[in-house]
Order: sequence, then C-alpha cells, then structure tokens
Amino acid sequence: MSGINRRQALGFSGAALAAGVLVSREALAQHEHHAPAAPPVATPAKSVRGRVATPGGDTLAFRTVGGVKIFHLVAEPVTHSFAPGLTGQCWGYNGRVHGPTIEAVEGDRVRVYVTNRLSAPTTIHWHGIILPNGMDGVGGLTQPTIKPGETFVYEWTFRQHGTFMYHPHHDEMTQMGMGLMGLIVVHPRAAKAVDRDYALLLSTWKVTPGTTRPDPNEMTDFNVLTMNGLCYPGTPPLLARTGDRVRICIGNLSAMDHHPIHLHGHSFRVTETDGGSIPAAGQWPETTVLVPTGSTRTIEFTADHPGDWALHCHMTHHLMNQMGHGLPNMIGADAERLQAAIGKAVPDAMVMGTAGMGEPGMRMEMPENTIAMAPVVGPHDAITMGGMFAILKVRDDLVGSDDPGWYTQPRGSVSRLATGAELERDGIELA
Ligand SMILES: [Cu+2]
Repeated sequence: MSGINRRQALGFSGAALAAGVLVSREALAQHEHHAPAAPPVATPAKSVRGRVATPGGDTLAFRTVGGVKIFHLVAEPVTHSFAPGLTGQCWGYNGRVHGPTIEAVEGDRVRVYVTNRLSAPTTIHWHGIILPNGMDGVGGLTQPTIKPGETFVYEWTFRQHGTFMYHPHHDEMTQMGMGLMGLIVVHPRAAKAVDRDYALLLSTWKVTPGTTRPDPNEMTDFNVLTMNGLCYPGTPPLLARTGDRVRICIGNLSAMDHHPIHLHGHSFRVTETDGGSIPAAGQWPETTVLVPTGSTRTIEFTADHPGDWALHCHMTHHLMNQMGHGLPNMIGADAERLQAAIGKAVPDAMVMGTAGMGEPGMRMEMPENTIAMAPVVGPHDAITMGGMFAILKVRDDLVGSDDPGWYTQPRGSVSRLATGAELERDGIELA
C-alpha cells in the first residue's frame, strides 16, 4: 500500500480518503473463514418472584445489623467487556460496570458505605430518593467529597417505593462517562406480584475504535450504546413464559441522550416514574416509552405472545455499534467505477457500503478491540442491530432461567418469497 497508510485508507483517521467504506480482500477472506457469530451467550437473567433481575448485571449483597440493612459500594477502576470483542478501561462499583443494583423494601432503614479507590475525589447521589439533605451526595453543596482512599457512610430510611438510580455528583461528566452509576429498586411493602421483574440502566459511551478508554469529554458522537453496560450482542435476553406478568424498570443516565424504548409484539402500560406510581386511571397503553436522561420509567404487561421480540431504543443511531458511525455516505455510488478509481491507489481495497450497512458480506477491517456494527447471524439471516438492543424471549414451555435459543415460528407463519400464483391471484404486477 505504497504511500497511503492502511488505516488512513480504511478511513478510520477520518482524514485521508473521502471514498468511504473499504475492506481489504485479504481481511474479508480471513473473516469468511470464521464461523458465523454465535448467538449471544450471556448470563441468563434470573428472575425470582419479588426480586428484580438486572440482566447482565448483579444485585448488591447486604447484611442486617441492628435492623439496618448495610451495603458497601467501592468505586474503582474496572476492566469491562461491553460485548464480545470490546473491552473498556472504565470506572465502576464493586468490580462491575455498572454498579450492582441496590434492592430494598419501602420502610427499610439502610446504611451505605462508600469507599473511594479511584484516583479522583467522588461522592454518590441517590437519585430520586427522598432523604435528609446531608445524605444527598452533592459534592461541595451537601458534603465534602470522598477523597481517594476514604470511606464515607450514608444512612436513610426508604419512605417511598419505585425505581431510582445512584451516581457520583462530583465531576459527573467524567465520572458518569467512565461508567459510575447503578440502579436502586425499592419494592412496596405489599408487593404486587409479577412473574418476571427486570431492571435496565441505559447509558452512552464514546470509545474510539482501537482504544480502550471511554472518552468522557465527548458531547455528541456516542458510539457504544448500552443496557446495563452491555451492547448487543452482549445483552442477555429477557425471558418470560407465555402469560407471565412482566415488569421492566428502565433508568437512563446517558450523558446527552433520551431513549425511546420500543417493545415488539406487546402493548404495555407505564406504571411508575422515579417520582412515584402512576394511578391506574392515569396510565395509558403504549409500545414505546421515552426515558429521558435522569429519569426512570417502569412498564408492565402480560407476555401473551410467544416469540423472539425486539426490545430496543428507537433512535436508529443507537442501534449501531462503533463502526456504524461517522462513515462517508456511499449509498447509490457506482461500486464498479469507484472500485476502478480506488484500486489504482489502494490495490487490495474493495469498495463496500453502496447499498447500506446491511449489504450482504458487509464486513470491515477493524482495529483491535472494536466491534462490528451488526455482528450477529440470526436464525434466518444477519441481524443488523447493535447497541441498545435486547430480545424478549416469550415461550410456552420456558423452564428455569436458561436461554431457550432462537424461536421457531409455527410452520407457515413466517414471511417468505411470494409465489407467481399469489402475485397473479392478487393482481400484483411487476414491471
Ligand atoms: Cu437511544
């Protein structure tokens, strides 16, 4: 590749070549030898009645001392896997990104110790919780910051139930951009029974392809969009048996983005915000719930349709992993002419992307530690989704908490190629 650095040719520098998405034939051939990406293998979401599951995450353990529930959060650097192939040097709590979910019951007295093992001062704000002002965790305003090596103690009584969040309130842009955040789920005293109780925390990251350190200074161009710190295909499925009552608590602590979360195949009601429960008369049916940053929404529905149902943010750029962003527009370009022109400068380069990101065989040569934009081969074809995407798997015969695999649609119920007889019968004329 005389004269042109390979990375520049592939467009990652954003500078050299305006020509677009190129892939080396050699690299493509190597990729083709790999088996198609396996369906995501992740820890299945365990769902116990009355206990919330944080798919891909964890719940914070506690002990009880003198009737008070004692929790301990440790803020520290964490090496985190967003999805197979993408690891970040992040900040998290208790070895996790994001921090484990704090679960309690309305009326509980809690004491939370916070140890700072970061290189910077921090605090924790208990977002949405009604508590004494001095426990609110706003650095400088309601308390001194927790210096590196120090352990602070917070204490309050939960006087409300619902879904809340925790995050630093000191240099939020940096510390939340590095991953410091978690969920708080407080159950009502007389818990309404649901069969499946899930909690998701939405967040956005900038991880430049080929690097491992999230860039908290990014303001607009987020390229890793996550649910519980994971992007598809790293997101585990949410499971339900047909007829199960399902609750999904969704929090959003993204730096700059709101997320309209859309569920396929079902209609749900929004039953709670972080401000409290919504009376039945004030709820309305929806298929998409907008979760603004800094808020939570809880949805409830009956999983009454078996299948593999997408659950995802409806902002299309939030369904792409790193490599889907910031590429030149190749749609409609004459691939052959472009190939001839570019081939002179970069002999082993191959033009791709003229039919979009879902073009068959669309693979790019990528730097180390980078995930493709649409890496999964599903049961029927490639799944061109990444980012803030998970699958609700509803099955008649679901047993335990193991991923049941892909859904097999009943015979004759899958969209397919139309036959000539059908076209003729229904008067469809093809020019
Ligand atoms: Cu979104």
